Amino acid sequence: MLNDNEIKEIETLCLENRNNILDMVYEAQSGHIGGSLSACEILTVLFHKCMKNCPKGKTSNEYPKRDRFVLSKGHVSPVYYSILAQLGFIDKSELKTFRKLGTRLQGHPSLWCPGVEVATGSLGQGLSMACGIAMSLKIDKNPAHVYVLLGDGEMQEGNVWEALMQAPHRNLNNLTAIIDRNRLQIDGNTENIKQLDNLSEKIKAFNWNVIEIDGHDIKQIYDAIETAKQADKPTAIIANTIKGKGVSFMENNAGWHGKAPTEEDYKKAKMELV
Ligand SMILES: Cc1ncc(C[n+]2csc(CCOP(=O)(O)OP(=O)(O)O)c2C)c(N)n1
Repeated sequence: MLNDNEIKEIETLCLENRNNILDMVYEAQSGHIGGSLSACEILTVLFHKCMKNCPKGKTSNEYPKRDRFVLSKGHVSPVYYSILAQLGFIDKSELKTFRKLGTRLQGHPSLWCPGVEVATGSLGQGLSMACGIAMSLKIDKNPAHVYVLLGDGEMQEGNVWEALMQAPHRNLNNLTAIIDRNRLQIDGNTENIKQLDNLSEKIKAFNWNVIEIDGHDIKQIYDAIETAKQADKPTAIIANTIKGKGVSFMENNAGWHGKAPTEEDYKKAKMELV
């Protein structure tokens, strides 16, 4: 269980991440703000409190027991890079190079960036990759856990449902999928584009352990991830979130999926992120 100080610490890190997301996308004049902001608490808790990360100074090959993470909704790289900078995988000054020519911080995560396990961005593939990684860890009797973050719009990809069948079939209780259920995709509301509800029942029917939470509640996120570590099945955490969370005029607004802020938008947003 997280104590009050730890919750405060995560809140401070989340505020820094929200500011970094804004700065990066404004500086590059390109990138995905809405889905980065919705996933902010989920990934900050996961990386700072739940995952066994590769220790500083070691390469991933030197630390096979590290937990693995797959950012299946790879377009939200700004929040990922900001956390990798907080953890020391990259220098904070490098965040300024996001989406610039020759950078290691590409619009979608690539293996050039330290800490990134797999290149992602083509939606629908991450859960299958995570299943493959989880299967190979089991074969090696490696106790590491695999985490994957999916978007809810991404759940419309057929490949996701093949992987949903595969994970329980292979008893992958070392796999946790987190679904950022912000209810928006590029073109609007997920329920208007291709209905997903009742998502929890659907995934349960595939024989997963399913936990539904408020994806901005730090305590609930932590408890769900820790519970999943003990499960005898793969776990899906459905995290109900708000796209654009933290910036009032971006919240629940599909228009902020992948748009760069103007100078005026940027200044207004920054005033809220204090
Ligand atoms: C296979 C594929 N098709 C289309 C895209 C373009 N694309 C990027 S983000 C996105 C919408 C994703 O919506 P969702 O999964 O709900 O993400 P979030 O709202 O959390 O940002 C699309 C269609 C892509 N990256 N990959």
